[in-house]
Amino acid sequence: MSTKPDLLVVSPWYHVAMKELEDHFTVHKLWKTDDKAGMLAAIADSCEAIAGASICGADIMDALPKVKVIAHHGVGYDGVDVATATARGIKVSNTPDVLSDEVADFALGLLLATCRKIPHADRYVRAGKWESEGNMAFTTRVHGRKVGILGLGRIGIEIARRCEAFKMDVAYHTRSKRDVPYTYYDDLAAMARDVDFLIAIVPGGDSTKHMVNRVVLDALGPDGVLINVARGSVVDEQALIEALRDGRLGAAGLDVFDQEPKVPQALKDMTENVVLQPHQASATHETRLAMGRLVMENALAGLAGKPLITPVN
Ligand code: A2R
Repeated sequence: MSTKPDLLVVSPWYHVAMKELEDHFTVHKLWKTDDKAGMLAAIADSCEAIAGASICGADIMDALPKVKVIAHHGVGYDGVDVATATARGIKVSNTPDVLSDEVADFALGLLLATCRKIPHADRYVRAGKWESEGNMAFTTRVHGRKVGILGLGRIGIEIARRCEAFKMDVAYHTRSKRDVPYTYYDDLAAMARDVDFLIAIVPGGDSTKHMVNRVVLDALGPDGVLINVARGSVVDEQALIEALRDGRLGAAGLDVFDQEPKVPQALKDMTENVVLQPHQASATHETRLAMGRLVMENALAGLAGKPLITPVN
């Protein structure tokens, strides 16, 4: 019989990191079984650690009453019921910092892809249109423009630095002003009115739900570009679809959606002014390995009764 402690993994992540996890734990993969209740019941008396890649609600905590630690995979932990965990004395961790540069790189890539129509241009060449129709229509520039960053935390600041390198004029909106050389707005719509690009990188959850609403999208305007690398819930998706459809918003580059992996058909149909990505901002081999290792270290610390490396509660 294995002497390794049991660990429940809720949903899949990078297989290389998962293999390392299996050196330390007997890993129970919840997403792989059709009999979830059966798997949970079988480890209810022994499992003291959960590692998640997406959701962990009170139902899983109810099923595993011995759990001491939930080591969440990802920096945003809006899928974890932290209030319930805290009330039950369960420690929760996330994976901050190790993905900040990756997500920031991606945000700039998505901005460039959306403004310079890089995916469209790829399709144009492949369809033989360069040969049959000549040069593609012009696009719009990125450097020298004004960008507003919604959320200037660990990732937001890295996005700001990259925007500076692209010679952009950088503004930000958060609840509290930071000591940074960027223009602060205490009102999101006012910032949206003044900038060309709005990049969302705040956490999900109730406090940021639908912050980017019709008013903000209208303020961004017909030449404005929205980039969302935060959470789908931050943007009112219906209002976004209507703004894009009616030409009240110029374009959008989206890596996150309300009902992932489902993406509204209306967005899929907008091939000219929308770039869609499958929530992949942090998804490189290097960063996903670093995230997986941090999950593992947090789970090991939690089981050993030590302070977590990157605690949430
Ligand atoms: O508001 P502040 O001063 O606490 O600044 C935080 C800002 N933020 C908000 N800004 C406006 N209204 C809100 N209701 C609000 N809630 C939070 O978001 C801070 O500047 C930023 C969050 O920064 P960090 O906690 O360092 O998060 P990190 O690592 O940058 O990741 C952000 C999110 C994740 O939660 C995932 O959802 C996504 O990026 O990947």
